[in-house]
Amino acid sequence: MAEGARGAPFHLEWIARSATAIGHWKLVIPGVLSAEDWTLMAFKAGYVAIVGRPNVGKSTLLNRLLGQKLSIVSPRPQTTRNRILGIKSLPGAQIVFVDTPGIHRSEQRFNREMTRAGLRAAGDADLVLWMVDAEAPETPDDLLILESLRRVKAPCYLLINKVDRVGKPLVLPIIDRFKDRLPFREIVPLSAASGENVDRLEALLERDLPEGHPFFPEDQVTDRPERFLIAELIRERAFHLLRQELPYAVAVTVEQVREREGRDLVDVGATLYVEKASQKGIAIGAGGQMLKQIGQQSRPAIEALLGRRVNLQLVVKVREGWRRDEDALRDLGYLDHP
Ligand SMILES: Nc1nc2c(ncn2[C@@H]2O[C@H](COP(=O)(O)OP(=O)(O)OP(=O)(O)O)[C@@H](O)[C@H]2O)c(=O)[nH]1
Ligand SMILES: [Mg+2]
Repeated sequence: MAEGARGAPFHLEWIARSATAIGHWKLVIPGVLSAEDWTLMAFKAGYVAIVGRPNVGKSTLLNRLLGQKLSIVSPRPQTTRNRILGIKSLPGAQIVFVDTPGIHRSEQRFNREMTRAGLRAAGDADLVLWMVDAEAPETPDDLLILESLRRVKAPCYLLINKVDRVGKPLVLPIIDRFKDRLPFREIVPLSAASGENVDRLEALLERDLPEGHPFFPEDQVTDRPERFLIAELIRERAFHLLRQELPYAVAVTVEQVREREGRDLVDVGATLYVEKASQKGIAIGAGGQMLKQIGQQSRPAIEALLGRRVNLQLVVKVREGWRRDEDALRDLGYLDHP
């Protein structure tokens, strides 16, 4: 008789590995059970797109679900500019979350590109989470999202975020307002910031995902390379520190990530691009103060990501009108959405 059948604990990883051998069936064990209690369930795997207007809290939710900072967050709208995968591997499922740029109407080429990325992610997903902000009034952008989601075949949940900011009685009228607009599979009020109800959301998703093999190795967390994540951490600080329109004119690329031989130190070289010569001085600041602050504030997060001490070299360059320039958008990684 196998040890497990006598009630001794099985090692969960071992179970998962053995189970992979029988197709996409996996043994799902809530805690440690004896062999008689095993339940054979289908392994679930799928893409879950998080879409919504800018600033509703999509990236905050992605980070909360993953338990780590993958996607940058700021109090300003249009922070996220790329589609970013956050891969969550559970004993019985792999949920591939897709964080997306906020969907909004705009005449600008760059903004339209971001909105397109959000809508495309919804079209490609197995399940769509439409996130709204409990505090924000409706705008015509909600109609744009609604019209697009009506054409999406995948089931859709409505997430009402930031419930920590409004009392429960105020959530009910929001549910009433939205509930008949789409045949929502679920309506989940939650707080991405505090984590309230996020576990419940995850359980519902696991229930509703299709059966299938995992898409990524169990230990992979994102599809984005390390250099992208570093560039984003620098851009996040620039977003927080720069004023007015300047955050939107900034793009960051990382040219160098090199370990110093024999030392616990990594040299990181990055460029902060602005759109006009007049913006360069502001991004550098008097006596280099602004650039220094951006570097100082982003370094701890980069060190946490790399698990090493970091020597960060930042320079500022002008890429004239990059937001309107197809080649520049491609070079800066903004036209790489599959
Ligand atoms: N109080 C509260 N604030 C939240 C919550 N979720 C997000 N926020 C805040 O809302 C702001 C926007 O959050 P993001 O996660 O960047 O929003 P987003 O939807 O990804 O925004 P874009 O990338 O611009 O589309 C930040 O200041 C967050 O701290 C929440 O549940 N409660
Ligand atoms: Mg975001």
